[in-house]
Amino acid sequence: MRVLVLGGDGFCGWPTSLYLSDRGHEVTIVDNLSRRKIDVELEVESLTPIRPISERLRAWQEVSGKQISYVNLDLATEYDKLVAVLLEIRPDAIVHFAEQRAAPYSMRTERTKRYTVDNNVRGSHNLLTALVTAGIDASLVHLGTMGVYGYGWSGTAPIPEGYLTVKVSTPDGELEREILHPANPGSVYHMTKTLDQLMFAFYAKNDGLRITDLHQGIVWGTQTDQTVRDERLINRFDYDGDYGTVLNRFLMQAAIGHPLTVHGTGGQTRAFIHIRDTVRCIELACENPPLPGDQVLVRNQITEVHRIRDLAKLINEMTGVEVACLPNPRREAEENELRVLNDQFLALGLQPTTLSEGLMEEITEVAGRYRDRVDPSKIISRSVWRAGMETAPDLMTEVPQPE
Ligand code: NAD
Ligand code: USQ
Repeated sequence: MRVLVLGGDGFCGWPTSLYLSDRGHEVTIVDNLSRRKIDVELEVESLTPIRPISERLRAWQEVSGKQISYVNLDLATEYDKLVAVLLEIRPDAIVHFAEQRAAPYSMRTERTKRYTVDNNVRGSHNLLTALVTAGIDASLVHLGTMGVYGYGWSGTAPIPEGYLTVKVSTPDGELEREILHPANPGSVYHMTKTLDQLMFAFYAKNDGLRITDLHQGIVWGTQTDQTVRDERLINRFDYDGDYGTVLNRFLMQAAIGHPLTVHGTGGQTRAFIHIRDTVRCIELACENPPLPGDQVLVRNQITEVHRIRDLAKLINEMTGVEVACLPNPRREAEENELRVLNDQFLALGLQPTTLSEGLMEEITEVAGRYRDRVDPSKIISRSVWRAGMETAPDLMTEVPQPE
């Protein structure tokens, strides 16, 4: 397949691009490098020393003999260039990762709220209308999020893959309908993903676009079979209070002996997936697209569900690092149940990497190896959901040297 990977320089996009290239697909990355610029703005760097995109691509060619092309393009603002790229490459599949993806960053200021909406909603809509204009019948695979369903609304009822069957009373009896699962976003970022869903539904219905929306859980881990082949291929690892996601943050904290930063009671329950499974799921989704005229195909891209305090306890038992329950900077349910159906990917052959397999390796091989790159003043999450909410002070001023 000729595959366009939008956002292919990012945490999920880079290992996906390498995986697809390794599997013999012809890959072109499109990315405006906005994520690297946000690191500069936040004065923080990936825990792992990621290389510039051109060096990454050169290294991949040296290691694998395969070429990945790269186009610097802003999906949200460079519409004509996007149409030209689609017409030139005529991709069979497009993987769309290119959005501002951090919930805390999206809630940080008025400017970052507006940027997140402008970037994500305009980017996705530009892509949809460009596909129609260019007359390209590519299968579009978008990275959505479990957060579109929200937490707690359905109690212990399993969250279905995208659609809910409902019964509506009418004067003529009961009507059964399948509807998009009600959207219940918990941040401006998650809200943009629920808006994406409506745009996808419209373009699938009106223009027959073939769209898969992957409702992915929190991704953990760093490396894949491809990124370990050369240090210049290393994947990014975000640990800061805005972009770092919970499990990778705990792994980094365990590696330096920083108390594990549980927000509130840690009763929040979330879905998880390892980065190795992410890349496999993307290939499966590209290979199994919907047909023209089909409704958007929604697949839940998750492998495990865990409560945050249980994760902290597990890492505490493995490493002895203490758990700190901190004021929660977010407005979210303190405790929630979560059950999620993920039958589709399992039926397509996904063999999940479980938490028990990779945790210790991740602490020593990645987080431990680059511990000197941690800036402890960036660890505590300080982007609050409403002005005036309390946040914790720094819990560490210097990273201790290993004994
Ligand atoms: P990331 O920020 O590391 O990567 C996103 C990439 O897209 C970056 O390289 C960025 O420069 C690029 N980008 C952003 N806006 C762009 C634009 N307008 N034009 C061109 N390029 C643009 O994020 P990630 O963790 O790799 O996430 C990728 C996708 O997967 C996101 O859409 C995210 O919502 C989704 N997702 C991520 C996770 C996770 O835990 N990381 C979980 C569920 C879903
Ligand atoms: N949390 C802590 N301590 C921390 C960091 C987070 O207790 O140090 C808590 C948060 O309060 C929250 C939960 O852990 O309750 C998850 O937070 P997160 O930052 O790991 O994940 P989230 O904000 O939901 O966002 C991440 C990605 C996003 C993706 C989403 C998938 O950044 O792109 O869409 O995971 S999901 O959560 O399944 O919707």
